[in-house]
Amino acid sequence: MSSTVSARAHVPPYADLLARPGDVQGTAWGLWGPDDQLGTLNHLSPERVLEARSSIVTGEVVPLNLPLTEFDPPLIAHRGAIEHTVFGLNEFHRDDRVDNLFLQASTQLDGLRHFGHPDRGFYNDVDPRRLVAGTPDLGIQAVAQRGVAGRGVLVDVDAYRSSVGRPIDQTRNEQVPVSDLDDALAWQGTELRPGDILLVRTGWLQHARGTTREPGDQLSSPGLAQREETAAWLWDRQVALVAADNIALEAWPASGSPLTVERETSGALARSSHSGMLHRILIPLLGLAIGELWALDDLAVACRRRGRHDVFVTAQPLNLLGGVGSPANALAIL
Ligand code: UVW
Repeated sequence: MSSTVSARAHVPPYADLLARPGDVQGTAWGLWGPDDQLGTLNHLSPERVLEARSSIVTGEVVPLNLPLTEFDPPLIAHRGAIEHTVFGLNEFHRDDRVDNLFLQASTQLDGLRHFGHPDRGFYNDVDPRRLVAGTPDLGIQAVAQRGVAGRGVLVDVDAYRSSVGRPIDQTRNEQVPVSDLDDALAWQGTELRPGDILLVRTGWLQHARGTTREPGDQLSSPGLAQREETAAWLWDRQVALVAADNIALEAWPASGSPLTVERETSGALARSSHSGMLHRILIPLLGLAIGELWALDDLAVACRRRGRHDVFVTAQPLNLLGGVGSPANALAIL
């Protein structure tokens, strides 16, 4: 299905998703066709990309990517540091190679392979046995081959919360409710439109970059609240892609989340650090790809200076067949 046709298709409200029958209850499965690989990126129609031109005012370009080597020790223990080798075939030549590249170790896009739901499975009911290297199903190559471009909206929750004397606690997994997103958008004077790329600035990255960490330190970060209303808010506003400047978009760790399903607590599935994550609704049920560790601090400064928080955003993940995630390669044009 072409993106133009998809964007014109009726998008039911979240409440209607909950009323869908049987296996598709609470999901967006099939809305963009049974074999859809893109989920909410289908909102990024050519018409909307054209409309997003009006967000370019000064032509200033702000990259949104951290260095691949930003986190040492790595934020997530199993995602080690890259090993970069530069070599030459002769005195007047250089080539290079990267080993141990964890595609989600720095600024990243998480594709629709990244998470399934413990009860429901993966987006569009794709067989998990197909989610291996070298197969296309839900792979990041689908996003790469489409490309991501559109109207971006920075919602600077950190600045808003500080302005009202309720600064976000950057040292724990503070749950940011959707009311904060609404209030921050109103405070900024920014309208969120269907098909927007939402960039949530919590301020955590700025905090983390100024903090020394030791290997094995328990990480915490504020982020979107692990509540079904967060999923409903993003879906009903037809957000095409949501990215944030923190570890997991949502608050991390997800301890105490009400989204934990019974199988995770009753022993059928061991409780893991992923239990209760909002990821398990957004990615597999709604088809919403997410961005994490996006460098939004310079963008926040530029938006404040310009007095507008809508920008033109592009992101170009690696064209890796069957990739789960990828460096985001994102930038904003103001
Ligand atoms: C976590 O699980 C913390 O995030 P990610 O989406 O990078 O795996």
